[in-house]
Amino acid sequence: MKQENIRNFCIIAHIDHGKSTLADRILELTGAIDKRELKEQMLDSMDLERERGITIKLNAVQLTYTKNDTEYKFNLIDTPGHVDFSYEVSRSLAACEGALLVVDASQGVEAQTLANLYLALDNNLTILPVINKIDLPSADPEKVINELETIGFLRDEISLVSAKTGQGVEELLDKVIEKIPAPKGEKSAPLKALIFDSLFDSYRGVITSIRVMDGEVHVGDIIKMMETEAVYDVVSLAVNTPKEKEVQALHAGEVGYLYASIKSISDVHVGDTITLESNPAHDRLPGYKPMKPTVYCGIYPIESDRFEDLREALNKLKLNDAALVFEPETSKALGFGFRCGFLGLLHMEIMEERIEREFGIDLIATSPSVVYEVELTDRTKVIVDSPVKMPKREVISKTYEPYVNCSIFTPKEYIGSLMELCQDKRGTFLNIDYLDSERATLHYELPLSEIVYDFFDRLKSCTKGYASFDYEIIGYKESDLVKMDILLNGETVDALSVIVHKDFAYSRGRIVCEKLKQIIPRQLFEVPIQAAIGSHIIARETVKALRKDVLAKCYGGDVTRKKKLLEKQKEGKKRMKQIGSVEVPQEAFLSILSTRE
Ligand SMILES: Nc1nc2c(ncn2[C@@H]2O[C@H](COP(=O)(O)OP(=O)(O)OP(=O)(O)O)[C@@H](O)[C@H]2O)c(=O)[nH]1
Ligand SMILES: [Mg+2]
Repeated sequence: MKQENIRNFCIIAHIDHGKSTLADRILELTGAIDKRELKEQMLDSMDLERERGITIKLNAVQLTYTKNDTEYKFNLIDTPGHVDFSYEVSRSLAACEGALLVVDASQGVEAQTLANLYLALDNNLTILPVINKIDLPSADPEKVINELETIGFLRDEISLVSAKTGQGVEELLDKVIEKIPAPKGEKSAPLKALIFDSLFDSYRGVITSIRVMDGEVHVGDIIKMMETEAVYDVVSLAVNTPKEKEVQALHAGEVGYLYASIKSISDVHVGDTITLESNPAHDRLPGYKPMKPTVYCGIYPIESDRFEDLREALNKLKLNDAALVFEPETSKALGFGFRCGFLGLLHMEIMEERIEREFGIDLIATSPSVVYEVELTDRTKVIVDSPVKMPKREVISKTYEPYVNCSIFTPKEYIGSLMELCQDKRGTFLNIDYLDSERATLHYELPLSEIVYDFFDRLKSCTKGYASFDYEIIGYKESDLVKMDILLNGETVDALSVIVHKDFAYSRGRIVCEKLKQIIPRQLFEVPIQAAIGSHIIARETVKALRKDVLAKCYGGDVTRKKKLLEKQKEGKKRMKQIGSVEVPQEAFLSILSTRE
C-alpha cells in the first residue's frame, strides 16, 4: 500500500478515560472484528489487564478502512493511562505520526492528560483532542471544551464521542484520515526500523514489534541490530489485525512483528534500530531515554534453588517491560535475589504478580523503599536505594529524601479527614481548588516514602473509595532519617530493615514488632522480636514457645491419615522462609508497610 494511505496513531489519556473502549469501536467500525467476537476492551489481552480493568501494555493493531473508495491502513496503538506505565506511552508515541488525546466528559483534563499531551508534543505528533463519554448523565462537554481551549486547542478541532454507544466515532476516523499526516519514510533508503516493544514467546523466542521508518524488510533478509550488533535471519513477519497475519515484507511507514529465532535475549534492546547487514543505515534512530525508577524492593525466590529461574524470568519480563531494572543482591536472611526498580507501586505489584503467574516462581518481596541521598562527613554523596546500603550513623552529615506534589481529587465531605491523613504523613498543605459545589482538589507536598507506605489504603478507607490521587516527584529535601533494624531471636534480619524519619521511628518500631508478633507462628522456642536503631533497642515483643505435635492426634496406625496431615502442614509452610532458626511467613516482610495500629 502507498504510504499516503497509511495512518499511524495512538490513543492517549488519563487512566479510565476510555481509550481501550474507543479502540473497541474503531475495531468494530473497520470490520476488524465481528460484532459477536468483540469483548469489552478487546485489546486488553493479558489476564491481569482484564481482571483489573486497566491497560498495562501498549497494544498495536493494523486495521483497514475504506472511505470514498480509497482503502486506508490504520496502525493503531492503545496505551495505558496509569502514570506507572507511562514508558509504554512514550515508546508508542515514537512509532506514530498522530495521537488521539481522549478526555472524559465528566472528569475533564487531569494530570496524565497533560503529561501525555506534553510527551506527544515532544515527539512532534499531530494531536486530535477527543471528548469521550458524552452519553453519561454527568457529562459536561462545554466545561471540558473550555479546559481544552485553555491548553491551546481550538473549539472546532475537538471531537465529541461516546466510545460506549459509538456516537461520533466515524466522524473521528474521517478526521484521522484528514488531519494526521501519512508517514514520510524513504522507500529506497537503507532499512531503519525502530524496535518499540518486544516479547518472549516460549515457542518462537524473542518477537520484536517494529515500526519501519525507512526502506523495507523481507522474510529471509539478514538483519543487524545497530546497538548490539547482533545479526539474524528474518524468519517471518506479521501484522496484528488483531488476529496475527503473516506478511512477506514490511515497508516504510508500516508497523508489525519480526521473528528472527533470536537466541540471546540480550541481543534485543527496545529502542534499538534494525537495519540490513548488506546495506546498513549510517546512523541509529534516537531510541528512548531510559526511565528512572522511583521505588525499589528486593525480590527473592521462596525456594532458594530457583534463583536462576528468577533471573531468567526477569530477563524475559524486561523484554516486555523496558522500564524494569534489576541487579543481583544477597541478603543474609533471604539468600540470593534481586534488587528491582519500578516506576511506582502499581508497576511493582504488577511485576511481582507477573513473575508468579507467568513463570510460576513464588516470591518474597521486601518492603518497597524510595531512593535516598546521603551526604557523608567527608562531603561525598551516596545514593541509597536499599536500607542495607545506608552508611553508619557516625559518618552521615545530612540525609535527603524525595518529595512529591500530590493532588487528591475528592468529594467535599472528605476534605477534613484527608487533611488529617496528610498531616499524619508529614505533608505540607499547598492549596485547595474547588471544582464545583461538590468536588475539590487538595494539593499537598509529601515525602514519597510516606506514599509508598500505606497512604493509598488509608486514603481509600477515609473516603470510602471516592477520592483519587496523583503525584509527581518534585525533587529532594533534607530530612532527618535513620535506619531501623528488626531483630528476630537476637539476629538482625537485613531484609526487614527500613529507613524511617527519626520522629516516627519509635511508633513505627512498636507497630512493626506488634504486627510481627501476630504474624510469626509460634515455634518450639521463645522468639524475641526487637526493633533497633544502631545498638539502641526501641521496641520489643515476644512470640511464646509452643510444642505442637500434629501427629499426636493420630494414635494407631492409620498411615494415610498421617500422610495427609503432614502434607497439609507442608502446604502451610510453603510460603515460609527459614531465617536463622525462625520460620517467617511472607506477610512479615509486608508488615513493615503498615503504620496503623
Ligand atoms: N458511559 C460510558 N462509559 C465509557 C465510555 N467509554 C469508556 N467507558 C467506561 O469507562 C471505563 C474505562 O474504560 P477503558 O476503555 O478501560 O479506559 P482506558 O482509558 O482504556 O483505561 P486504562 O487503559 O486503564 O487507562 C469502563 O468501565 C468503560 O466501560 C463511554 O463513552 N461512555
Ligand atoms: Mg485501556
